[in-house]
This record gives sequence, structure tokens and C-alpha cells, in this order.
Amino acid sequence: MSTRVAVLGAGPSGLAQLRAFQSAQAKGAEIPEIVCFEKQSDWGGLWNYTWRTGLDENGEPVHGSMYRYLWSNGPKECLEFADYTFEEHFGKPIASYPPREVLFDYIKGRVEKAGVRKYIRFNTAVRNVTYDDASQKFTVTVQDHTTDTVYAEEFDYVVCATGHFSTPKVPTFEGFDKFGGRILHAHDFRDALEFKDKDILLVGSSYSAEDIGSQCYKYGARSLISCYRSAPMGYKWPENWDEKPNLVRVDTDTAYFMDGSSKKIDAIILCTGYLHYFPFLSDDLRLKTNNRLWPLNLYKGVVWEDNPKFFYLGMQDQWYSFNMFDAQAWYARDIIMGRIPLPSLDEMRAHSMMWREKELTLETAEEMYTYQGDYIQELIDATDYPSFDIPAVNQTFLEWKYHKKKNIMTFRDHSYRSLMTGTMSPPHHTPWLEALDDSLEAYLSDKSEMPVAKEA
Ligand code: FAD
Ligand code: NA7
Repeated sequence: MSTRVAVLGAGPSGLAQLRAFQSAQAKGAEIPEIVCFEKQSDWGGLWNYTWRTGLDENGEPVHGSMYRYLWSNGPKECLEFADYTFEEHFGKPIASYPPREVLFDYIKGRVEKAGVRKYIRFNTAVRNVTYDDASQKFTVTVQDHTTDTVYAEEFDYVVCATGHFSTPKVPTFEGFDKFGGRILHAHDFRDALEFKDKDILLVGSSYSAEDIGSQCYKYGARSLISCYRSAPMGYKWPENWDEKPNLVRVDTDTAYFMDGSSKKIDAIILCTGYLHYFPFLSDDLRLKTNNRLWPLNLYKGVVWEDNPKFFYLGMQDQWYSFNMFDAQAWYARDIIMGRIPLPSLDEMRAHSMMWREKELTLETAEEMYTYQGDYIQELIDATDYPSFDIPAVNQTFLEWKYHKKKNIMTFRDHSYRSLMTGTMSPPHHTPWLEALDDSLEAYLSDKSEMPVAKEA
């Protein structure tokens, strides 16, 4: 029987794995048999928007954490695939911060071109994965919701690409059980219009707090207050947005903060991050980490050191995203195909510790994305993934950070040069704050949403 590889999840990381194998095949290599299990009915992972929250139509925990009106939170030039550019997909240069639907379209375009949908079993949730030392095989047990059957198959390798921004981390605060308004986690936030004319409290000081708050501001929240545990976000917020030290307690309608201040609020959105959660993996295979740049036990950030036939993709905190998943998928592919030999366990551990020790010295954002860029460089140097100018991507991150610092409400109006094609992106037809229609059609059209000035 031929070598069999299971890929768990068909989000950007799982799709990168399918594309990596297909790319080797297109160059004449014989590839293993691949089966990808995806619990949703379509591919794209988080980028496949759902209005649902809680449980899905099959009773599975809803994977989606994205919301309406979500636009890329970094320049698209930093996540561009090196083997499939935005220009190739859209047939023209487009602006730098596309809304979700546009990025979803781009992700789909590459895998449609590669013809890898045939490898995916949709509506199929992975229930259990175990490894048997005697047979040296994994048993993957899944539930196919289309036929409502549970079955198991054996594999030689498993690649876990189920993401880590879907199981919410939900702290509690004194008085939550008495609060009279809605309390939700960012994972369940869907539409900013729900919070129009409301006074909102955001707990947390990272991407979700920044972006969900900005959405609520854009779509008409009356006031916002965000609070931090470690450090403020520190942007120049609009006049109806205050930033406070952490929440101490709430009563029926008021939040009390560590600096002794308080404010009446209508709703609380917990932007407190996510758990790496793999309930379907046996304990010997399960990654246990918080959201950070160098989780341990993963050689080169992908190989499960305790069992190097098991791989994880995309488990790091993400400055880089799509092209990092690619670099990881190409690397995992080449180990599976015997093109890259693995060192001894001690050497793998020593290598991981070196990266961890470096991670612990990082202080600034620039140091962090440069570190992640160095990591990606190390991976792509080892495979045939098309090389790209990582120092130039780091430079784009630097400009992005500068634009955010200058004005958090206008940073998405800036444009950057593609590091893959050299083309400068055009400005978008409408400033982000005025662009209320986030559809693909509106984004790709030339029509401004700005009101036309009346002639005198
Ligand atoms: P996911 O996209 O989470 O995909 C994992 C897949 O695994 C899903 O399809 C899921 O259904 C499937 N799966 C999970 N469990 C099972 C199971 N038991 N059985 C079968 N299938 C399963 N990144 C950016 O680059 N730019 C952005 O602007 C950006 N914005 C973001 C905004 C939000 C709100 C969030 C939460 C994340 C954002 N990200 C952004 C980061 C995001 O993590 C990556 O872009 C990307 O989606 C990660 O891909 P992935 O394949 O690793 O994981
Ligand atoms: P992150 O980036 O993991 O950030 C989580 C935030 O939540 C961070 O500011 C934490 O503060 C804060 N947090 C966590 N627990 C608490 C408690 N108990 N009290 C107060 N604050 C808390 O998650 P995000 O959802 O913002 O971003 C995830 C991805 O989504 C990101 O990659 C984007 O692409 C979109 P800390 O700094 O740890 O003190």
C-alpha cells in the first residue's frame, strides 16, 4: 500500500499542504496518497465567513471567528503567496487592505487552479487521532456528517492544520453574573451594527480589541472603552474611545477599572484571545502552548519532536501568515517525501531551544516580525518554495506600524509595493472609514462610496 498522509483542516494552512504536494507532482514527483478532513462544508478556514455562533448545523463548535466588515489587518503585500500573486488572481493591481471576501477569493483561486479540492472530505470532523508504535501508523477517526457515519482509517503521516483562533479564552470578572447587558467573546462577534448607538466595553489590548473596537466606531457605537491587563494599545483613539487599565468588576450597568474610574456600559466584548485546543488528539501528540512566536516541541516550528511523523502548521502567533504557512507546508512535504533528513531528537530539541531563547529576548514589534521572517527564510532555503524578499516584507511591516501609529483610523488608506511582482498597489477608491460596503464587487469596482459634492 502506498504512503498515506492525513491533513486535518482545509484552512489556509491545510490548503498550503495540499498545494505543496500538488506542486511536487506537477514537477514530476510521485506523491503520497493524501486525504484532507474538513469539518465545514467549504474550504478557506476562518476566511469562510459564517453568521453562525455557538454550534453549527451539525452540532460542531462553530469554527469561524471572523465578522462582517472585516478588512485585512495588515498589508496584503505581507501575506502574498510567492507562487500565486494578487495580480495573477485579480488580473490587475488592487489596493493594499482587502476585505475578507476578497482575500477568501484569492485563497480559493490558488487551490482551484491547483485542482486539489478532490483531496478534501468536507463535513467531516476529526474525532480522534492515535499512534500505534507496533504498526507505526496513525488511526484517524472521523464523523462524516453527510452520511452520519463514524469511521477510522490508517495513515503513515498526519499534518494538523486546524488553526488556533477558534476556541475562545473566556475569563470572568466579578459581577458578570449580574450584568444586565450582553457579554460576548470576540469569537462570537459578527456585526458591528448590533452595537450602533451603544456604549461598549472591550476587554483586551491586542488585534481583536483594536479591530472590533474600530468596527464598532465606524458603524456608529456611541462610545467605546477598552481596558488592558499588561500594556495599553496606545493609539490616538477618536474622542469617544477611552483606554483604561484592567477591569475590576461590573454591576448591572457599570464597569469599574483599576484606576478607580467607572463608566456606564451596554455591552461587554471580551477580546481576550484564544486557546490552542485539540480535543481530538491523544495526549502524546497534543501541542500545549499559549499564543506565542515559538511554541516548544516543534522542530522548525512544524515537526512534532516526540513523533516526527506528526506535523503542525500555523501554530505560531502570526505576523506573517499565508506565505509562512506555505514555507511550513513545503518543509513538511519534503520531510514526508524523504527529501529533507531529520536530525536526532537531541539535535532537534537543541535547535528549538535556540529559537526559544532568541524569542525570549524580543521586545519590539520590529524585532518580532524580523524574527519570524528569519524563521521563514530558514524554511524556504531548504525547499523549492519560490524565494521572496523577506527583508523587504519586514520593511513593509515597519511602514504599516508607522501608519497605524500615525492614525489608527486611516492606516488602511495606504498602499505598498508587491514584493512578488514589484507593482505598486493603487489607493482604494474610498477611505476605509467611509467604505461601508465590504463586498468583493464594491472593492474591485472603481466607484467611490464618498458622497458627491454639490456644485455651488
Ligand atoms: P484556520 O483558518 O482556523 O483553518 C482551520 C481549519 O481546520 C478550518 O477550516 C476548520 O473548520 C478546520 N477544523 C478545525 N477543527 C477540525 C476538526 N476537528 N475536524 C476537521 N476540520 C477541522 N491573518 C492575516 O493574515 N490577515 C488578517 O487580516 C487576519 N485577520 C484575522 C482576523 C480574525 C478575527 C482571526 C481570528 C484571525 C485572523 N487572521 C488574519 C489569522 C488567521 O489565523 C490566518 O489568516 C489563517 O486563517 C490561519 O489559517 P489556518 O489554516 O492555520 O487556520
Ligand atoms: P491575542 O493577540 O492573543 O491577544 C489577547 C489579548 O487579551 C491580550 O491583550 C491579552 O492581554 C488579553 N487578555 C487575555 N486574558 C485577559 C484577562 N484575563 N484580562 C484582560 N486581558 C486579557 O488575541 P486577539 O484575539 O487579539 O488576536 C488573535 C488573532 O486574531 C490575531 O492574530 C489577529 O490576526 C486576529 P496580555 O497582553 O496577555 O496581558
